[in-house]
Amino acid sequence: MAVTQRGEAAGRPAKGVRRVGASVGLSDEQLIEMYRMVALARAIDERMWVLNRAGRIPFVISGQGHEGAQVGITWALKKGHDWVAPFYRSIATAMTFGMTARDMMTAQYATANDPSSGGRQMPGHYGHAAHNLLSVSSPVATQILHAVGIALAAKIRKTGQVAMTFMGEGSSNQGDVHEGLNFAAIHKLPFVLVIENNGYAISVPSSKELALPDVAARASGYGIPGVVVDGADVLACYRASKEAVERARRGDGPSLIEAKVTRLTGHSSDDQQTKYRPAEELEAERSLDPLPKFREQLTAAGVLDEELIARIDAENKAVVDDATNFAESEPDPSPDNALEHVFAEGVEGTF
Ligand SMILES: Cc1ncc(C[n+]2csc(CCOP(=O)(O)OP(=O)(O)O)c2C)c(N)n1
Ligand SMILES: [Mg+2]
Repeated sequence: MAVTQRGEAAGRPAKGVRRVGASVGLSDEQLIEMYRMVALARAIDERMWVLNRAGRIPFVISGQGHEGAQVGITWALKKGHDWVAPFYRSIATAMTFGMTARDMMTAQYATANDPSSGGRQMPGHYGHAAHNLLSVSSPVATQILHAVGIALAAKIRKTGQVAMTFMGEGSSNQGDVHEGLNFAAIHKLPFVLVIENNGYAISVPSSKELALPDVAARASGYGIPGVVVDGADVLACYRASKEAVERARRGDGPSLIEAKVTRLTGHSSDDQQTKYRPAEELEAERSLDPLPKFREQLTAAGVLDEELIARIDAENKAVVDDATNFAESEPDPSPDNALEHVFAEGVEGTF
């Protein structure tokens, strides 16, 4: 909420209020870019649903409601230097870490030149080798083992890199998470585990997934810091991530960040959440949407105004239109090389 100061021009933000990002070291320009990214991730996600319902793409698994946490948390990493092992909702994470709208859309269309996998992965399984962004693992939580392995390599090679992985609260109950966190903590690896807690694992509510309210509380069992952040508060997410990344880079070991988020859509385009979530609950969840919250926060601080918001919306729409048209016009993979990168080649013997 903007604080008004006496003597200031009507409608102008007060001095001091303008620098809403000052406490976390972010300039107004950076805040605008963060907002653009939250809004772009939402715009491309919404377009994917339209394309799915129009029969153009087979499957959508959405990040709607998670974007604020993903942008805020990923922003603290060094692009092109650090490593990310994403999960299927990581649209905003992947884009913050370097993937373009065209990259995302070609993955959904499974085109021959899709940088995620050349059309081999399941839709929604984004990745980009040039950006140190691992391909998504379908078996949930396995990505922690890949990320911890990368963190171990970074420590041995003294590269100063940090590895971060993301997953849901349901996935946090997999055995891999215990093994990964325990190993990373013992060896003080440069690693951050991010749990995006949206209260559901498909149709299973968190009360049937966890016997405690916060996954972050488990961090103490590994001797590492665990924090809970409001996933709709982009700057709080950035602050928590910055601390965890700095700690990891200093050699002080891993951290766990739990962002409480909302899942604004069904689990996927093959799910209808009105079948298992009451209407009042779904209505209440809309107030946890990070996009209007960030927009209002930055508007109150004078960083955004109506004109700039409209311009960003129009630019994002053009980016999404371009990505859609591009992906529509790209060739499908050739059936001739369907087995490339699937089975080992040139290996002798019977298995
Ligand atoms: C090992 C494994 N078990 C089950 C599944 C099926 N599955 C896919 S997503 C999902 C729910 C995961 O819930 P959560 O971790 O809370 O993430 P969310 O989808 O809510 O973001 C399940 C059970 C899977 N992909 N892998
Ligand atoms: Mg969940």
